[in-house]
Amino acid sequence: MLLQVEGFDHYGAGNFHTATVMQHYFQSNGFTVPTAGMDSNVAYGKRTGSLGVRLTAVLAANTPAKWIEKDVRPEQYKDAASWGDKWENLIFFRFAFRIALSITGRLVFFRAGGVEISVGTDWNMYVKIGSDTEVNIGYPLELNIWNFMEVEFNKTENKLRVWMNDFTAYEVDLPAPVFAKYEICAYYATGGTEHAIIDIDDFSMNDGSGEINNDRLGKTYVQTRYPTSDDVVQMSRSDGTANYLNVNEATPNNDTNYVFSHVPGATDLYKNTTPIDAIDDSAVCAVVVIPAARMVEPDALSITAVVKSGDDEQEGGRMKLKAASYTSEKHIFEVDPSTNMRWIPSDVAAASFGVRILDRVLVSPR
Ligand SMILES: [Ca+2]
Ligand SMILES: [Ca+2]
Repeated sequence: MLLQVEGFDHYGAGNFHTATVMQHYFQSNGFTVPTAGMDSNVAYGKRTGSLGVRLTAVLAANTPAKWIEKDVRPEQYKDAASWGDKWENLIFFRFAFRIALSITGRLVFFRAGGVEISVGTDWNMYVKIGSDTEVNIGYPLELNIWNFMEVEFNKTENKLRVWMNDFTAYEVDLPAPVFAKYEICAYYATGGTEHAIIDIDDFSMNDGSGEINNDRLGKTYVQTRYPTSDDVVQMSRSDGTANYLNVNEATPNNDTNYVFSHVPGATDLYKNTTPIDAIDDSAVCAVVVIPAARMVEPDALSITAVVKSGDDEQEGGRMKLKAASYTSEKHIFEVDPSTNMRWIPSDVAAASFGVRILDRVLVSPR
């Protein structure tokens, strides 16, 4: 099951590390952000027009610093005490990255479950597990060229595996990892004296559960789409001539313009019929809908994301809204509700997506 998807596009371009709207949405999606050195821009994205994130290490050697950090759990359960333990058996992390400057020490760029992956001045990748001595895995990275890494934590087979650009670069016995958070980072473990710059794009994470997306996925990317027309309009709008025009900005503009309703069940669905840029018909891993919303006052109604394909709809999870500030959350739809199979690109382009007002939850005292 696909647990997290992050293309960095829907926050817009700018600084995450200052008190901006984008920073708020990044944190609302469960991330911890650094106090400096983290920006998004199309110049840092892997594909044309795609926003990537640039991590700039400005700290001295041997000074650990957390950069992009997030809990290892699906976003809809980020506030729950527990969401199950299936991931403990098999979990994959993957992302595209580019090291944009020649480095002067051992630069760490990924940490999870006691495993630390870094690159040295020889441009080889290194892996360190717990307190073990780090190992040169002999896979050379290239300056200024995008690489794609997948890391597999396989508790059933007791293996840690690292793929670089679809090549099995490393395999080793895995001590039982304890996952709480993962970090995509940019800091020197040893010897760094100058700035290090890493660009990140197209992050995703999945476990071994479910019928699809339960194994290694290989090179994948996140294609971000915004509403370009209305399909179903049951909500009021604050402004303008069409509802979609109020909800189609990259960085959400909060109270500037929006759609709203106080009627349970009221649904707004939007379309974007631009063809999906995919290499084959089974290449879509999931459709992800990312609403941003707030309540008018405490104890008001909630919302969920909705996708509609053909005549069939599917709702995401109930969002836990706040009144004073906006909340954002990703709802992942792995299968097309009209076929109960993988999405195909033409059906993604034909689908509509949006939000629905949910009534209060009835709680029965026992
Ligand atoms: Ca992107
Ligand atoms: Ca808006």
